[in-house]
Amino acid sequence: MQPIQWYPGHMAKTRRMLEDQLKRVDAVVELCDARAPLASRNPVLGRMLSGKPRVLVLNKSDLADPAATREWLARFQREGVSVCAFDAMRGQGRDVIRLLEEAVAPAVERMARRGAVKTARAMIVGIPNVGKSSFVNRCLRRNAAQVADRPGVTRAEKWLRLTPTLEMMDSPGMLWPKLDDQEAARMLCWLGSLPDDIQDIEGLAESLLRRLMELAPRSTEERYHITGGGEEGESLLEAACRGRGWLLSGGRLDTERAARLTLDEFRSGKLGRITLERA
Ligand SMILES: Nc1nc2c(ncn2[C@@H]2O[C@H](COP(=O)(O)OP(=O)(O)OP(=O)(O)O)[C@@H](O)[C@H]2O)c(=O)[nH]1
Ligand SMILES: [Mg+2]
Repeated sequence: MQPIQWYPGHMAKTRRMLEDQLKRVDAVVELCDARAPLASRNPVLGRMLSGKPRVLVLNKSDLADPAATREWLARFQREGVSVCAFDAMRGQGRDVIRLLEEAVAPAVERMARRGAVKTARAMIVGIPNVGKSSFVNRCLRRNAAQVADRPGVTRAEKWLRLTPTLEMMDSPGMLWPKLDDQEAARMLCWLGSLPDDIQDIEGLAESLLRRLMELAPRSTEERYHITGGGEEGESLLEAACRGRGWLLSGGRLDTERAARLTLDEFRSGKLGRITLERA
């Protein structure tokens, strides 16, 4: 199988832009996906941002297992990370804004001692499709940043005023040049942080179904009718395809459609709230 890799030119450009903007910001908000809080954090960002006040947001927490999210929050807090869970579809953002205000407080106080009122600046960063633009929109309570359910939507930095003294910068998603941990890379594909068209979509859906059978066997079996009914030697994707009646003319299995729908259903939480990585 081809290794999973995605580092187009615009990502190298994003990295340079972030490095440049970093000098101008007082804090960084890093978004990751609550369903895979390790796999969805960029190790390059970790090194790049060292020394900057930071807040980690486990976004899409509405799609993650709540007990698993509590464990992740406890683990990060033990490690001294300023962290909170968020749902950029419904969340109010008060917790995050409070953490962000704490993060920028030293810079604001430094300016206050000099008699000036500072506009604090925070940069929002993270891998593609974790919900950075949705997060910004939610905090702003208006649709200022473009959002879509595919990776690579935001292409340039964008500064937006959150309060009279706080500005936020939405940024394009960034991965790193070599995805060494291919198991983690596969999770990122399941989550939709890499484009589907750079890989074998049927292989991807098959591996996802296998993992779902371990993590949520009941809902997976029920949704795809794959208990016992499968034919000898059939893959899970073929069994799901037959179970759901995803057929082409002549009764042939439409495994490509099945693959797309299976991935979509997982990504939108149709199988329930499932966390891929445990703390
Ligand atoms: N259920 C759920 N969906 C979310 C959440 N945040 C974002 N989404 C959805 O995830 C998809 C990606 O959201 P974006 O805000 O465009 O993500 P992004 O990180 O800005 O993506 P890029 O700009 O491509 O890097 C969209 O379909 C959003 O509606 C969340 O907290 N919960
Ligand atoms: Mg975006």
